[in-house]
Amino acid sequence: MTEVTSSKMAMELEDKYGAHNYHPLPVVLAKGKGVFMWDVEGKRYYDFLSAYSAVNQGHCHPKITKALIDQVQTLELTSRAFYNDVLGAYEKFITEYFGYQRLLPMNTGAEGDETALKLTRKWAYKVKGVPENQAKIICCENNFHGRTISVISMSTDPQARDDFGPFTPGFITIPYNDLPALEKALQDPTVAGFLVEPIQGEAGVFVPDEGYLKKAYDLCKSKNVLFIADEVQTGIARTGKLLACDWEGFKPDVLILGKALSGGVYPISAVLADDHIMMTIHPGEHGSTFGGNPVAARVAIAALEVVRDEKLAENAQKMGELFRSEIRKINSPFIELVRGKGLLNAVVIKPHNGKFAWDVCLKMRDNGLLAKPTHDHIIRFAPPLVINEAQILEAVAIIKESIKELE
Ligand code: IF1
Repeated sequence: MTEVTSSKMAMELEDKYGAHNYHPLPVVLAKGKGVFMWDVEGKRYYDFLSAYSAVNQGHCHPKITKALIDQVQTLELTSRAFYNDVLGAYEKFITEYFGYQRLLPMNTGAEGDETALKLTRKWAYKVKGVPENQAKIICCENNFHGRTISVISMSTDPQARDDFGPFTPGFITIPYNDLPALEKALQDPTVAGFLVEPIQGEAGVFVPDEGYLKKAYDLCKSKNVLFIADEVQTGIARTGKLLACDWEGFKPDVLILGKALSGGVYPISAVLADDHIMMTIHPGEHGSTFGGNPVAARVAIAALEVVRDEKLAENAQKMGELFRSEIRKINSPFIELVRGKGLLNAVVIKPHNGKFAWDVCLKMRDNGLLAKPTHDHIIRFAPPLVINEAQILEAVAIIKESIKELE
């Protein structure tokens, strides 16, 4: 293997041999621990992206990495052609943890969403009685659910969609945070489900009005339509509750989890539902080579135990309040507003002096904090949930100093 001896060299290799489907911030990371990452040259950074909320438990959490290593040295993969001795215990653990009857294990978030769509369609035909091939699923403008063809068929973002058609039919798109639009769309008797992010992540951490989700859920119930929550990004303590839907005290019919379900060490996603939905899928109708493998099962149990044992939801709530109140104290022409819930936050940047969110991120990098802009004018701030008060204050000082240097 080519030995990478500098950040410059690593970037050149990616540039020369990799597909150009990303435009990363120029920093090459070589090590992570807790809320920190280090680059090839040994410079330390606060991680304020957490791999898009996958690393909620902090980098290289000893309990999670131990689970991975122990299991991978014992039994790595059997496929679902046979039983393995960890999956059942994992299914029991996760269903009790989130309060559902059954788990369907997958790998990536997009696969979780695809699985939820298939499950919802199956339920529509087998239980609700929608005529063959007519089931519809309502989705929201500016959604992000992943990159597969069916998932981008729901997208309204030209970057995600353009030149990737033809698209999968059967979706109805309505504005987010708009109950009258949902009520209207629900009048179609072929509607099977409503798929929604409790907070829209990619859209720029767009938090809906208080009560929107619960009222949307009630509307769905009144029309015998499944409420499908994509909590791939908002789930697992990120917003200050175990699930973002917990803020409004209801349980989605179908719950999709990913990212932090492994604490970032392994791609693990999950679809959870009760019997009357999940049991519409029979052997041979859906699956995955890797889904539910022993390593994933062991890792997910450890990752969820860490969230519970270290009270990460409570910490996310407290640290999120602190972060937003400290950011609001910064008086700068760059800062338009800060919004978010728990430790899923965004600062809306007003361009100033010809400098944009990207320039702010570069400056923060120079000063030892990593975050990523979305849509030119928004920066997401989402550190691992293990962050403490002193670290939040130091991070805010870095953010403030970076902005002041650009003013
Ligand atoms: C990328 C954003 C975050 C997600 C929700 C499903 C998935 C995602 C709510 C798919 C994935 C990612 C993927 C990542 C960027 C990222 C992202 F900026 F695009 F919006 F997190 F904020 N549902 N989100 O947010 O999960 O298949 O990737 O495991 O580079 O595409 P996946």
